Amino acid sequence: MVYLTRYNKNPIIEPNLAHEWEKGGVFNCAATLFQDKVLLLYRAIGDYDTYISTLGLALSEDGYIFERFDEPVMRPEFDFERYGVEDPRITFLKDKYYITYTAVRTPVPAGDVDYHIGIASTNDFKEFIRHGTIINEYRNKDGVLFPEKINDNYVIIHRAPEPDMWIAYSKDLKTWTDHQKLFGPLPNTWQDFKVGAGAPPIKTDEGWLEFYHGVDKELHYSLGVMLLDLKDPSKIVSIIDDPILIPEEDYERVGDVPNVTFTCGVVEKDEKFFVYYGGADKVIAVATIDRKTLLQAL
Ligand code: BMA
Repeated sequence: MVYLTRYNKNPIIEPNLAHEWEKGGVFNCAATLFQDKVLLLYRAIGDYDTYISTLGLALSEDGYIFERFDEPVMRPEFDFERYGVEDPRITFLKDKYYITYTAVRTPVPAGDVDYHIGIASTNDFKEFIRHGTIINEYRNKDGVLFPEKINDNYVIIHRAPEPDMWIAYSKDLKTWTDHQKLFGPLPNTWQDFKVGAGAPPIKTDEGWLEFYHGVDKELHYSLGVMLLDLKDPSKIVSIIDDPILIPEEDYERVGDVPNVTFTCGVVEKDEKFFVYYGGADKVIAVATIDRKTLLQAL
């Protein structure tokens, strides 16, 4: 059985009561290597009444102990994201870092929320350029960009219409076409309600490695992993049937939303994959797996 090993000092980042913007919850985070450090771009909630998310930044030498910045680096700035910038993913593509995130357009506590996949880019994680939202015909989230073009197309995995993961292609990162269903819920399993992309795909000799989340009918969010064909990523070449992490620890079971492990970022370091994830929409944790062990299991 393949299962992630949790860091024994989890959670690694918790709400900071001294900061208005991150006193409520810090959770789903993008992860990348930046200037020889592990960089996390994490979702932060200050006030639960408005439930507007901003994005904070944290840096680490070893991948476990993080120092964070005092102010968020991305706040809602435009109308299309007025009610929050959520669940970021980072992809280094061509010459800069692209952030895909959930741009929330209508108030969250109201219920029927409208959101789309926003794209921003940066070189330094100080200045972020917005590129607007994509695939606007659907309410959409969980967008992950592949780190390179495939057959001369940019490629994204997204999640509309629900409950499936979809793959689509683009020449310019704006117009996305040829949407195909990549993977959907499997009846009577840990992922029988909905599935969504987690971290941006990681290139390996064996295929594109995709860490994703699966949700069951009791709304438990667990993590799974699949391998996509290098030349045709709409083909799943291998998938591990069982979850590689399920909400079991207190910090995953009890928080703002119970029973959630939700990843938006995985970093390859020291022959391991470091899987960063939000626990119960409240804290940030990390779990690892040996690179070889995982690829052999796939
Ligand atoms: C999903 C996303 C995540 C969240 C999860 C559990 O739909 O919105 O941001 O962590 O639900 O609440």
